[in-house]
Amino acid sequence: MLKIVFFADTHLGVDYTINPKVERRRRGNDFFDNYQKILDFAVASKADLVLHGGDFFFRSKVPAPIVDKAYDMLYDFAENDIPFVIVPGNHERSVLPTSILMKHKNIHIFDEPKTMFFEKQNAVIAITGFPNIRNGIRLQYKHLFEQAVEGNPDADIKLLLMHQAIQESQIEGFTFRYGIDVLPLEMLPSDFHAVLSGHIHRAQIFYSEKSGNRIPVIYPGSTERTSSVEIAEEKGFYELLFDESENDWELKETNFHILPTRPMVRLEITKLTEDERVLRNLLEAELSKIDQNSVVRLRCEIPETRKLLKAELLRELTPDTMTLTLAPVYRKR
Ligand SMILES: [Mn+2]
Repeated sequence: MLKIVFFADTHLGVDYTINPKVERRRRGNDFFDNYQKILDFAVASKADLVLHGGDFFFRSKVPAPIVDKAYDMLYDFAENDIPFVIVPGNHERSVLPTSILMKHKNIHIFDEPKTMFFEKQNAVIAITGFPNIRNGIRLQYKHLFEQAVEGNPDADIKLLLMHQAIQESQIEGFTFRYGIDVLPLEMLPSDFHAVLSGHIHRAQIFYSEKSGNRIPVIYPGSTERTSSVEIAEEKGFYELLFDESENDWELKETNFHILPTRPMVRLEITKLTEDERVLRNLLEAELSKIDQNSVVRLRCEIPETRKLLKAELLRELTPDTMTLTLAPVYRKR
């Protein structure tokens, strides 16, 4: 068995404060913890290869301490002699911050369309990929793919790695189908073992049927919830197992491993009051009813009540184990 660990959308740096002025529970470490858990799993389970589908960081300009922390962890992992391959996503504007740490011989970045080759368990694995295309993937893909596979010899296992929305991919309440920024299924190669992509934060597998072949399109999703759209989704990563039968390598198993995440809770205050004590009691009661480790998104659209929801009051009422943010006013009045 040949094992590939595939994850994406780690968004490192979300809610990570370097010198916090206020002590409160933040989510920054949750993101780093799950990232470390995947790297640890890859080492413990003796993975042959680790692939990252992009959005490694939460945005393109990342504070140096966050870059250093993330790369230090990766460098330590790379010392285990397992290749780590990454395709930059849209949050890093298709380019990862440079660092001497990324020069490690086991860290491989798709800085341009190309194919990388690895030899593991008597199999030659070809990873074809390109950095995220922010505008018009549908028009650019054909050229990019041709460029990426140009002159390449054959391989035992062929994988396409990218960071794009692919036709049929789903998020809560929406399926991507058409549009200039959606890659049509029919454009995907029919002789690859799998198409692996980051970008869509919901974990899912669907298939591209072409020339009698059924190619899985695999999104591992994000490793932590980055928005309340993901509230009901389980977060994790894929372990892909390949096996050889009659000189042909096949993708035999796709195992999704669930990562621990704190519950995300939407709370809305709809009571009109100008009395702080009333609000205080109400909010205290609501917060006591939910999991004490929750990530809470508090909504309040009543102007009179909302005026009382000052940062100080929220800090005072939020248990130390929770992370609470006040949602911006949504409805126009
Ligand atoms: Mn993302």
